[in-house]
Formats: sequence, structure tokens, C-alpha cells
Amino acid sequence: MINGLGRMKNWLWIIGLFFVLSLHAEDGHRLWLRMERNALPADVSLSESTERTATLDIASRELKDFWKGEGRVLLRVSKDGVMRDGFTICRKGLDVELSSASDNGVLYAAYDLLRRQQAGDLLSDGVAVTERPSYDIRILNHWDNPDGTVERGYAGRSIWKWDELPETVSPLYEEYARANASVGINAVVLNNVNAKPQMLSTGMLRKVAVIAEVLRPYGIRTYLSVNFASPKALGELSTADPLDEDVQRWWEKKAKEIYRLIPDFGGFLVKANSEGEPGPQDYGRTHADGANMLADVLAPYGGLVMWRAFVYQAESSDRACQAYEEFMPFDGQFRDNVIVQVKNGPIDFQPREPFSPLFGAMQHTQVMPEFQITQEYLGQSIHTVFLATMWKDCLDAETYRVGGGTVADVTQHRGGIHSRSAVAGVANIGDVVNWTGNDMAQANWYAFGRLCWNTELSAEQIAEEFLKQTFSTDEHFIEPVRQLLLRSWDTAVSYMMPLGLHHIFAFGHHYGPEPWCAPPDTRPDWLPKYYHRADTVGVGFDRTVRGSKAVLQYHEPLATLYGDLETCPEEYLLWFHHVPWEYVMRNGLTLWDNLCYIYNSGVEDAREFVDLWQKVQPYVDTERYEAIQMRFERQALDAEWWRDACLLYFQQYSRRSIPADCPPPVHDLEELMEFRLHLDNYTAADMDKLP
Ligand code: BDP
Repeated sequence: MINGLGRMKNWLWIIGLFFVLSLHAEDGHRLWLRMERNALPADVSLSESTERTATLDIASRELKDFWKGEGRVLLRVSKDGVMRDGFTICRKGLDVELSSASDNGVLYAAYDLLRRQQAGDLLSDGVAVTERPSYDIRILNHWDNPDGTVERGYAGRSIWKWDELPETVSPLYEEYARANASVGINAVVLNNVNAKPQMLSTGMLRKVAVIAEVLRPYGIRTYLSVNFASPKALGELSTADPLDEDVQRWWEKKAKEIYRLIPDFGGFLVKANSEGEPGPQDYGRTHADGANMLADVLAPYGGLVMWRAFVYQAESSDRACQAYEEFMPFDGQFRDNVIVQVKNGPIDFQPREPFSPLFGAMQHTQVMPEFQITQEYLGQSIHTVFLATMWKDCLDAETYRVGGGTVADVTQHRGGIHSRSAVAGVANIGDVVNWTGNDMAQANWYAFGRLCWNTELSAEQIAEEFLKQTFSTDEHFIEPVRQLLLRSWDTAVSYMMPLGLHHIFAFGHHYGPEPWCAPPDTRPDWLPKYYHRADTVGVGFDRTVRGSKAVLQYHEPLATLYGDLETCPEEYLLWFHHVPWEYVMRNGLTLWDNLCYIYNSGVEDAREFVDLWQKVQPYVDTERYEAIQMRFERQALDAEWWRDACLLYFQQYSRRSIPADCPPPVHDLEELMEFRLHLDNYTAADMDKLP
């Protein structure tokens, strides 16, 4: 009896504790997937001719658990359905039918239906919607290393637990797969573009196969980054020359091994002859030789090669010109299963870049955009910067190539030569409980998926969808926070690098400002002075016909528009021109005064974010409210740090005073120059170490 009572007490304790914990369990882990589970399962079934698959089981389960409609939901896969992951949702009375040519399409339809339910946007009787994704392959690139670290990762360690695999399968993998499927992401590269050869060892491949198996039913294909020198680096051959037959046989054998383990393996992502990575040029061969050799090896299995155009040499006079210079000679020479992966801008994920000219230039090659979701250059996991705005800026840019077309048009499957279109995003995901470090940065994972599914969606709609699902549907919350997100990119650009300034980051970690940074024996093209070129005359990089001629890589009328100081869009002014300090801009102010005002407006905006977030406190749980507010406060301080560092530094050259109606700097230039953050990866735990 006493024992029984004691046991009951223990149980009560445990239940009580669980209850208390669950009340405080808001840790952001659920992302945007916060639907309330049904007490009784919804009525979901497969149409008569539809065969059950693991993917359809997931679609059924999700709808049974979360669909609140009273009628029946019918799932149909038929060859008359919409192709390439597309789907139709049709409402008849209380019933809903989801159909597609593939079970993946039905899964996307299920998530679409649930998203509509969350947003209160339900179809009326008799109405059908059809969706087709903008890109065939919507892929996350993880820059995760086999040792568990993540290059440019600010959210803990890698979610891939290589040490435990293949025996232990972390529940994170399936949660991750579900989150991706819910926004239409259908492919992942598991490892860093700076790829360790060991990724291709048999032991690692067995682990990769286990992850691929978890991702597969969610419609996600697995890809790997490969080190071009793998045959040599793994000690099996003395060369990695792509034209050497032994090398080709090595890759053929490797491909066979991979496909035996992972029959739907997607293919390889390759960073070759870039930033010290090996490549075909080490053997006097070209990018086309290298990419085509791997493409031939993967072709029998339907695999793809995503070959990166992110290449540049230390000795070149303008890094912005190099990808074009190196790749244009091979336009039309790549195999059909090669896609050249091009970063959105010509340099490197800077806060604001014009679109890469390669998008317009490569007319006979499949090209895919690469965006950076992880905020390497945009305040990492501290600053809130909603990136849909920036990505749309690139996708919507008109390239003026023959026949016309925006970046989105020329990289998508719109009746062109492309057999498969693709778009990549460098993931911002790690093993911290809320996945992305900053809860607000989940919006960028979400936005990447949604935008790649439909590039016509507005940043505004994506922001609203995200906020409604993740925080609150109350208009008092949605309206101001949506505005905040939509302004946030412009704000960050204003306090970091306005008017086309770029790459004036602190060396290495890229967190704070260091326009002065010049450690000895460092590649000039890794240093801020190479990019800002400030002197007593002015500031900015002359990329006109008098300078590096980078403007000529754009089609007309852009080459002329960018190349003329009077017509160049002001947001790219210092990207394309070296502009005198006293140059009078369109608003009648000098460049110097403008610079001061813009930096200042960025600081003011960032401060406003703190107030704004405080006002919506009643609509947000304490944990996420505080975690985000602490970051907004630091962001506002960082904005000041950026402003002071840049203006005080440039002032040495402009020799002009800061306008009287701008608040004076709060920092001292010398102190800022002495300060150096000795960190590789900057996280919230280090915030108090900053100036
Ligand atoms: C740069 C990053 C570096 C990456 C490189 C790349 O600083 O860590 O390896 O891009 O994309 O922005 O290959």
C-alpha cells in the first residue's frame, strides 16, 4: 500500500514536472510548424487507383493529424496529374481532393492545404488551385564538415551526427526533412563545398545512405560536395587529372558504389580551383574538362554535376570580373547534366551586390543561382535581416540578354534548353534547439523554400505567412513585424555598406567593420582596401570602361547605365565608380554628406526595431521575445559601431566634417582599430565582447 502510494506520488511529480516544463517549452524548435493536433483523425484516404507509398503515408498522417475540415480528403496520384512536383487542390462541398502526377506532388499539396488553413485562406466550393514549382531542384547546401563543425554556421554544430551514424539515427533528421518538405525544398547537399576527400570513403557513404533513407519519403534527394582531388587524396592514385583514364575509372567505380547504396543519389557539387581547392586546372585542364568528366560518370544514373563558378585568382585586377572571364569561353561546352552554380552577385554574398553578369551571359549553359541563407556577411545569428527581399532583387533583375529575361526567367524551366532547373541556398541550420540561432532567421529558411517554389510570391506575402504560422495571427503583431522584416535588408545595408560599398568586413570572421584591415602577407583581394579604394579624391571601385571594364560584362542598356556616373543606380554607385567626395548626388547633397546621412538612418532604423519589438511583446512568448530582443539591442549597438568605424575611417580621406545634424560618433577610431574579435564563429554568447 505504502509502496503504491509512493509510486503514485512519484508519478504525480513527474506529470507535474512535465506539465510545468511543457508550459515553458517554447524554445523555437517547432519552427513554423505549429498546427494544433486533432483529437480525432481527419477523414483522409487514397483514391482507388492510387498505390500507397511512404510519401503518401506522410501526407495522410499530416492531414489526419492537423486538417480541421469536416469533409473527406482524397489523395490521388495519376499520370494525368500535374507533373514535376506540381499539384491541384480542388474543393467540392466539404470534401477536398489533392492530386498530382507524383506522390511528392501530393505531399506538397498536403502542406499547402495546411498552410492555407493556418493563414485562414481556404478555397471556396468548386474552386481548384494548381501550383507548379518555379525550379525543379530546390536545394540546400550545407557547409557542414565531417568533424561536426559548420563553415559560416552560427547555430551550433552540424545536425549530421557522423560519429553516431550509421547505427544511431538522430530524430533531428526526420524533423529537418519535414520542415523542408513543408516549404518545398527537395534536395540537399550534406557537406561543405570545401569538401574533405574522406566524404567519399566507403564508411562515410554508408552513413550518408542512412540519412538519404530518412530524407527520401519527404521527397528530398541527397547530394554530396566532392573534392576534385579525391582519387589522389584518398591515396589510391597518383593523379586526379580528369583526362587520365585511371582517374575516370576511379570515379566510375565510386559512382557505382554510391548508387548501389543510394539509388536516387542526386549528384555532386564541386568547388574547383577556387580558394585553394584542387581542380582540373592543376593538370592544365579546364572547368569544362573537369565538370564533363564527372558528368559522364553520373549520366548513366541520371545524376547531376553542380559546378560552381565562384572562382578568382589573387593576381587579377578585379575579382568581380573573374567568374565571367573563366566561364564564358566554355559556354555551350558543358554536358547536359552539368549546371553551373553562380552566386547571386559577382563577388561574394555581400550585403548588396548587382546580379552576376553570368546569368545574362551564359546562353548555352544551364545556370543556377546560389543564395546564402546563413548570414555570413549580414550580422550572422544576431542581426535580423529578412533575405527574401534581397533574393527577389536578384531574381527580378532584367538581364537584357537576347530575347530578354530576368534572372529568374533565364535560370528557370520555361521552355528553354534546360532539362532540369535548379536553385541553391547555403543553409543556416545547426543543432541548436531553434535550428537557426536567431529565431527570426528561421524566416530565411522558410523564405528560401517558398521563393524557390514560386518566385512570383512577394517578400511581403512570405513574411506574413511565416509570421502567422510561427508567432501570431493577430494583426497588431503581423502588421508592424512584417514591415520590420521588409525594411530589414535595407537597414542593414545602410549601416554596413551603403551606396555599393562592399567587403569592408573584419578579416576572417566577417562580423564587424574593418575598412582599414591590412594584415601583412595577405592576398590583396581579401582586404577591404582592394574594394573601397578610398583616397583623398573619393571612394569606390572604378569598374567602368576607364577602370576594370566590369560593366562590359552586362548587356546593353545595363553596361551604359551602370557605366555612367549620372545614370548608375545610386545603390550601386561605389560598386561601379570611384566617386569624388564632393560629387553632388540626385538629392543635391554631396557624396560625403549622403554617406553620413545613410549610415545614420541605418542606425536609427536599427534602434526603431528595438522599440517596435518591445511594442509587440504581448503577442510573443517570453522565451522568444527575450532572445530576439537581446539581439535587436545588440544589432542597434552594432549599427553604431559600423557607422562610426566607417565614417571615422573614411573621414581621414574625405577631410570633411560630419554634418551638424548627424549625431556625433560614440566610438573612437583608434580604439576601434585596436579592437579585434578573435573568433571564428560569432554567436550570442560572445555579444558582450564587442565594442
Ligand atoms: C565565402 C566564405 C567561405 C566559402 C566561400 C565559398 O567566406 O567560407 O568557402 O565563400 O562560397 O563567402 O566557397
